[in-house]
Amino acid sequence: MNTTLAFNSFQEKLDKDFNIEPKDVMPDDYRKHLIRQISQHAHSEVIGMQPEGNWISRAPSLRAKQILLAKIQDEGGHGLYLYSACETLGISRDELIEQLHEGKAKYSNIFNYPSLSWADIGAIGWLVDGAAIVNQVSLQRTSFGPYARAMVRICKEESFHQRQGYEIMATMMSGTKVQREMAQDAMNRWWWPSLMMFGPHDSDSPHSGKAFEWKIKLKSNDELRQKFIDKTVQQAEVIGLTIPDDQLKWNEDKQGYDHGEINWDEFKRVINGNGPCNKQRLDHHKKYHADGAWVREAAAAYAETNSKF
Ligand code: FAQ
Repeated sequence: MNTTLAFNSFQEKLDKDFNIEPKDVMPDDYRKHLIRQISQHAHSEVIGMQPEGNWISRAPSLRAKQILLAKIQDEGGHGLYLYSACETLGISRDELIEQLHEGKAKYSNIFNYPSLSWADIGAIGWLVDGAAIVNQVSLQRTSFGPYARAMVRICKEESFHQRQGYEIMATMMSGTKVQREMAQDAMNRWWWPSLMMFGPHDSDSPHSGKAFEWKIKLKSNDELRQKFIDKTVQQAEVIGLTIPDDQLKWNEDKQGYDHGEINWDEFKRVINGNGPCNKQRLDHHKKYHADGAWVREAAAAYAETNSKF
């Protein structure tokens, strides 16, 4: 999208496919919708560091440890761009964190599952980052400028993450029987929650109507999920992994796979705070946020002192 011309209204800018920028006049509900979505996205990136962080000390080689460290750092960086993009809408970082801690803001369902083996690190990179990219490529053209621009860099980094995850899975699948079983077990546990990342079916998605009207969403939850399934099934076949869905079948007419139904009761339980690791993830975030208070205070004092000179 271009950002240089003058417009008479929010609607005119939107209709002509120009980005909405922070200082533009915008409907209050557009602002609220974006704060909700961008903050949930930011929280997901930061909480998403935890399942992988669990394996830094046990990575199987120095190379694997370096790659994992770099990847997790990238995710923290994504959180920072997204919090900054969200702050341009007139909400402070403190308020955003408070909403997370009070359970008023969600984060992605996927990070409420445990990472039990090294193969889970492969599955997270390949499936979770793989699903995130499919969604985020489409968001590169979303209507709010700071969000769209953050997505460009994030997508480049996610694509490295996806490949490192696939490499781990491919390596394990060419290893011993035990390694192949570990990879398949990780696939079995992460496949369905990864499909849930795209959100409820379009017919059950309350925010989609406005999101399309405001060009925040350009592709629907179901369209993106289908795209992810079609590309991932082929990648699984190449390395000999089985997709844990006995109803998965190529549909010649739609040129895509039909798949079994997602367990939406599980999805609702997890996003409403009752998944296997919700409490652990939030407690961890609260503890380290409190432990880091002195850093924020020191940085604020330093900034204030320097602003006087
Ligand atoms: N998890 O009406 P819709 C990553 C909620 S980044 C939890 O369809 P919408 C990188 C939704 O909030 C992953 N809640 O909503 C990484 C709403 O509840 P609310 C994060 C979900 O917004 C990799 C309700 O259900 N990516 O993984 C989920 O139009 C590895 C109704 O849903 C993004 O956030 C869910 N999966 O569409 C990091 C992408 N899905 O708010 C570390 C940006 C839905 O009314 C390691 N977000 N809900 O209480 C989006 O594109 C959209 O927000 C959707 C949902 C598509 C997620």
